[in-house]
Amino acid sequence: MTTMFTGNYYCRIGMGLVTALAGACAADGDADLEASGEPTSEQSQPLATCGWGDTAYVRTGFFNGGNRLDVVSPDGNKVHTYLAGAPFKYAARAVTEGWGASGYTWTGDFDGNGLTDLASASGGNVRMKLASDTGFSSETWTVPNDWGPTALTFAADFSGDGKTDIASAEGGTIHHHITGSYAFTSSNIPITDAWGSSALTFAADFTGDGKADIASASGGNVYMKISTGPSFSSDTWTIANQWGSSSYTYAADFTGDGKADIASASGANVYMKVSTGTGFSSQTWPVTSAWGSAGYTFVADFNGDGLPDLASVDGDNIYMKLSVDGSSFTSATWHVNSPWGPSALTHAGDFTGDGKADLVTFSGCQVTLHRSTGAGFETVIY
Ligand SMILES: [Ca+2]
Ligand SMILES: [Ca+2]
Ligand SMILES: [Ca+2]
Ligand SMILES: [Ca+2]
Repeated sequence: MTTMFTGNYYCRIGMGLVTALAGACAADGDADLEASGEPTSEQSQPLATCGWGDTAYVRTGFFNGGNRLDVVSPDGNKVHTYLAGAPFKYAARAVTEGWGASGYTWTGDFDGNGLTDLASASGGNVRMKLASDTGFSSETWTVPNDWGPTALTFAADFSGDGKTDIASAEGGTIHHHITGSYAFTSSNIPITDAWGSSALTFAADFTGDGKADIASASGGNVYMKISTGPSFSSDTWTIANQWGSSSYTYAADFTGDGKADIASASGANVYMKVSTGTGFSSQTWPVTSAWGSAGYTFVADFNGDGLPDLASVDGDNIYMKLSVDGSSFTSATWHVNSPWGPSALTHAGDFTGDGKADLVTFSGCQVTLHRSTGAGFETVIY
């Protein structure tokens, strides 16, 4: 991170802020966020201006580096950018207009510089907005105009080189776009035409080799398309046929061994499909049967132990299922006292950079941050 700024600098020390000399915030990757000519405060400091495009395009990512998750809202020839900090900072970043459908708009690090980019496919053109610390550079990368449905199209690092690729499945073919140097190399990979429901199809690294795979579940079978790097091999992994609703089913590494697992919640049970790398072991992790709606239920590491937890918002109650050693959940209710913006403007992630996932919700220019302490939420309204 560069540190060429004017004005005062503020570094986080615990929950407070202290003034510091330029460069003295090196331990905090987001030192630039505190750079300001005006005093900054942890207390209420509403955004003076803001803007939102179609909420279907709102995404989170590390758009200016650092360790705090940011929020963006693409809108024609600009990207409304909300950089996390105390307070959040708003900027309308200019881009070349050109967006595909929201379902074909992804985040990922396509140029490998560590920052989150935006890619939006429209026919044979993938409109790229490549992030730097100060804005986006707009490019168009071309691919053959062959796409499967949005639910079977994924941006993930399938080749394992650290850059995000795109794979779009259509029957017995994966249209594979591996990211090279500011361009995709496209090929059609033949795979077994065996698919479960699109809502139960996930891209994640289920084998633990650093390359994202595709898993598609149907009853007692999970149809696997396992990345080999340049290609995919097909396999079927069997499981216990126990599922919650697809809208409460998540792929993440719940056990912390580097292999993605599948968790499907139904009332007081979370049905776990725990990856062994070559199959799934079926387990049931009991929880309290307290859930908010699916659109306000999030998977992230809220208690900072490195393992994903579940948080389900129901008004002032947030029903937490917190990881315990990667082998069970403990249930708790964390309380807040604040209204919620729409689910499309409500996100979970580490917006404070302390390793614990927070919740943020926007209502127009008001930002409400529910900051995790690891044992509860503290609310700050900007
Ligand atoms: Ca893999
Ligand atoms: Ca795992
Ligand atoms: Ca956790
Ligand atoms: Ca945090």
